[in-house]
Formats: sequence, structure tokens, C-alpha cells
Amino acid sequence: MFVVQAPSIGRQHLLETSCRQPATLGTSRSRSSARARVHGALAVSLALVAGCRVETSPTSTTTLVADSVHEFSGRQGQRNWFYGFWNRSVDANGSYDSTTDFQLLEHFGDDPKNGLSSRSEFTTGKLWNLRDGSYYTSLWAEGGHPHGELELGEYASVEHWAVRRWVSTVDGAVNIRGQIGKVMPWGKLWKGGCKAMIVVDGKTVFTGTMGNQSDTYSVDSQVHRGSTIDFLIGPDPSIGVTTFTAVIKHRSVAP
Ligand SMILES: [Ca+2]
Repeated sequence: MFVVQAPSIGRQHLLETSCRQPATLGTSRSRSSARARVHGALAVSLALVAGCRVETSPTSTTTLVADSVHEFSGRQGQRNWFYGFWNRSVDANGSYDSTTDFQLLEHFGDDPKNGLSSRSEFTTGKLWNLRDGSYYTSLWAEGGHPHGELELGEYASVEHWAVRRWVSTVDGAVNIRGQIGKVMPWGKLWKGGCKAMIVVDGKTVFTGTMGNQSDTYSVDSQVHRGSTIDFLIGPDPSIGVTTFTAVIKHRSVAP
């Protein structure tokens, strides 16, 4: 499991994201100190049993705000999700800039020339793609396919990273978690890994290697309304069918 945290978020927060109702202690000044100690000890014990870390104050709640699989659609911008790519081959500095390097994919549907939507080994369903038969660059509900500077016959030899974007509807702390991995095991050009990356407002908060198994990742970050959270899939240097899912939860603190 990959666990990455932004510098401003401590381990305490990561543990608390699994706690639906963090315990609170000493809510009334009228209680005697002895009684408070008893209640406090009991609360700590219960919290430890539940696998949660005690948070004395303030009370926080965790809310699901985005789900890349269940909210996937064939319309750009629906539920604040966008489907695009980064053409690294023509990028002068070779570094992903979320404000200038993100381009939208142009087509949604089947890809009869690439054939990703019609394979029997895996299921993509309808997918976003750039140009069927010229680039494998594409995104579907559970994952995506990068394109590489490889010898692929009539296909272009360029490096494209598939980029799924969510524009934040919330302010504050979020936890992002999901699965990454390589799905398609065949073909010499498809052997090896791909790269996964999450970029929040231009800052890389997660990098991972997509091997031939599925791994869980979890990362904490700070966002504001309008922040861009980009999920990138790139060649390493091989390409292939990958899984890259994301569930985003917002942690709000009671006033
Ligand atoms: Ca750039």
C-alpha cells in the first residue's frame, strides 16, 4: 500500500480518516475532575479498541465528495470531472504544469481500431480517446491508457500521459485513495510498468509505479474550491491498460 501525506498533514489525520465519529473528551466543565478522568479513560479504551486515534477537539466529520468510477461519464465537466492528456513530447521543460499542459480528450465512445473497448481480457466500456488508430491515449471509468514513443506501426511515436481531473467543490483537508495497477499482461511492448501521479494545484502529492498487481494508495492534501486534482498515467517507458481509481473525502471541522 502506498501512503503519502502532504507535509502539512500529520499521521494523526491519516488514522482519523477511518474514524466516522472521533471521540471527544471533557465536554462539560461542570463535571468533577475525577469523573472526567474516568470518562476519559473509558473513551480512550473504546477508541483504541476501534482502531481510532483519540481526537480531543474539535469534532470532525468525513464526507465523500467525489468518486472517479461511479461519477465517470461521457460529458466533460459532469460532476466536476474532466478527461484529458499531457503531450510530454512537445513540452519544452518536460515537466507537467496543470495550468498549461492539460488538454481535453476529444472523443467518447468505442475505439474499434485500438480495440480497448472490445477486448475479452478486461472491460473498459465506452472511453474517452484522442484519435482512434493514431494514439492509445484514453480514459475510462476505472483506468486509462498512456501512449509512448514506441514503434507501433501506423501509430504516432509520442509520449502522452492520460490525465483525469477533478475540480474541487470544497475547502480544506481531503483524503484521496484508490487502486493503481497494470491490467493487461500481454505483448512485449506492454510488459513492464506505467507511472501514476497525482498533482494538486501544480504540486505533486503522489507518485507510484503501476506493476502487474493492484495496489492501494492513500494521500492527504489541502484544497480549496476550484483546486485541480489531476490523476496522471504515463509510460515507464512501456504502456498498457491500467487501473487508477480515486475516492475523495473531505474532512470538515465543527465550529
Ligand atoms: Ca510543462
